[in-house]
Amino acid sequence: MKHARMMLGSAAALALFAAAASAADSTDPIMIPLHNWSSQIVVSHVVGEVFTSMGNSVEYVTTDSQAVYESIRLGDVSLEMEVWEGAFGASFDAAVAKGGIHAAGAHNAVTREDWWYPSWTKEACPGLPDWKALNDCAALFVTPESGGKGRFLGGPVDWLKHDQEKVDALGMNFVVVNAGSAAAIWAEIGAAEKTKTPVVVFNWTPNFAEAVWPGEFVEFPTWEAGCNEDPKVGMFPDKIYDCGNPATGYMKIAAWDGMKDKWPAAYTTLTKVSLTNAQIAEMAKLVDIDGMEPEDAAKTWMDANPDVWKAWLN
Ligand code: TMO
Repeated sequence: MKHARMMLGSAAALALFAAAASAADSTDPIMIPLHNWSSQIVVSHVVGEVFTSMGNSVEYVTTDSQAVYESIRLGDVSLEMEVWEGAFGASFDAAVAKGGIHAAGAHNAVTREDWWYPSWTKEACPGLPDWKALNDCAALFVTPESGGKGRFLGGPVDWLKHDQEKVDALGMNFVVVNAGSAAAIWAEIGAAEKTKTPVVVFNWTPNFAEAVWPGEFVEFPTWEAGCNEDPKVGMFPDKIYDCGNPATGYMKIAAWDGMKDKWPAAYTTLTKVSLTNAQIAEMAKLVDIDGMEPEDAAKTWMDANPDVWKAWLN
């Protein structure tokens, strides 16, 4: 009897072990979010294609780029391929603190997102990149609608860059206009290029734009953690938002905590993804310069870089 029970015990243990060893990914679709800038959309399709090649099913959902962290935490969305520190660090950290989401990896990239100008702007305002020099040149950026102030073209509102708060905190003679899309920013730079009209717009790196338009970021007071919440941090002791964005930011990859149990193979692959600045800029270029659809850009990139993505397979 005792012997029989032992036999049963080890058989059950063996069965459990076998189940764990061969635990297959769930057939439910892995939910991959898409946002409103090209590299994020292309890298999301690349990873989706890799998961599909492993036998997984994937579904793409277009989501707000801030609210996505709450959706991941709750398991409604499975991952996020581009967590930029400047734009999304605060929302990511808030979701991590509530629980349900973690960093599954990081790209081998250094990021910056801030006010930026093409090189011809500096010819008209030689004190750049200093923000005070920019402010002294505000008249160069006046438009018929800007009420006599300099116009800054910011990104879409969901990137939540707090540009107007920064203008107010630093006492700048600028107004912020938010672009409806990333494409509107590229159109603005392209139009200004023809007449070498000075412009200052939101831009970021890694991006295709750096290969097309030489330019520089405006140097605001150096970013310090807490600048946007604690008046004591930053240039003025009684202001928040009185500093620039991180100049050497991270780009992480986020995952729902449940992903590693529900889709263990896909999760392991996800943890191996780590792209460089050049690779991320190339993905954006395929769409924003070469005019490809993101799905085609992803396939083109994979055809050109098989050694990169095959190294992510288990
Ligand atoms: C959110 N972005 C990377 C476009 O700055």
